[in-house]
Amino acid sequence: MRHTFFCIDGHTAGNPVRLVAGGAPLLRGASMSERRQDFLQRFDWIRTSLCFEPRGHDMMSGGFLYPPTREDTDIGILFIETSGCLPMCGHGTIGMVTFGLEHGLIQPREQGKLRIEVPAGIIDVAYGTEGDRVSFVRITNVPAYVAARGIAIDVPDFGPLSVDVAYGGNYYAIVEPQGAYTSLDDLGAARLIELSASVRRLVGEAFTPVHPLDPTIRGVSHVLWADKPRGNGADGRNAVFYGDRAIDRSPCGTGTSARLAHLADKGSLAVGDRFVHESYIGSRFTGRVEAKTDLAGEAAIIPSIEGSAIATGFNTIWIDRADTFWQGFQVV
Ligand code: PYC
Repeated sequence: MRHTFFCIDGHTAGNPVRLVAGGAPLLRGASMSERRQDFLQRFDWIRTSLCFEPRGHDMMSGGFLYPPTREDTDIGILFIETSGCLPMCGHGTIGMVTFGLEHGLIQPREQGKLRIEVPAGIIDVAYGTEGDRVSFVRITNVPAYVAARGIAIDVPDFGPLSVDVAYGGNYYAIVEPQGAYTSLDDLGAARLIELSASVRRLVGEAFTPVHPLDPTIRGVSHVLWADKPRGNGADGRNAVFYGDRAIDRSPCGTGTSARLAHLADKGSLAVGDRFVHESYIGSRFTGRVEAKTDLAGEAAIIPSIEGSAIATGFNTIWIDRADTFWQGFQVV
């Protein structure tokens, strides 16, 4: 039996985005959060087949577009990635909105604006066009907040670290330069991957954040290593670890949102401040603290992130059950 998926592949600031434009399964659920649970229970093989090797790779990320469940939204997005179905993905949204608009899959009710349902909640999107192309996408994200401060961990073969946990659509362990962590360049990508797995495990043993409004969103899934900027006009740089072996090639939309909440919590950013965030490879998103808000009693902010994406081609992928590796595999 062969399943066919029509995809538009591309990248946002260097990180892959696979928009599955044809072949999405019908999902049950009254919200994208419920549809996410349904997908995970009944269709997770589609995610592993499309994201893992041999059809994907450690960084593979993307999603499906669904009809909205509400009258006040334009479309729903379900994210797929090597680590699971994320509640929210910033680089993925920028890519899927760009490819969806450029190929007529998304029809906005109002030009230049979209209201989108994601499993983490509702996001507002503004976008610009130049001819047939989408030139930028700006996401006003779900509320972001700091869930824990100063978690002390001792990383084997490295040393002690004090780590904060912040939410920007996923929960991030945020590591600022301290002790043995001097800078991203001193560590390098292979060492960052090795250390991140330990940091995530140790933080997970100490603390399990649970979203105040949606208990299906829980646990630290990503590690954000913060650093000084490299290029002119940037305010910070980071490397975000996700899945089992991935460093985000983009500055990470939900990571940037979490970092904005983190810096606002420290008093380093105020409402209206911009924060140009560089990725490990030097690509950029512009973040902004849009407003202060309250998330079920937690002091929070509304972050926005802006970036752009580019499609690299159409990709018709078969998942053939006669293939030993039809569900994909990882080499970890
Ligand atoms: O951009 O939010 C993001 C993201 C999450 C994981 C990789 N990228």
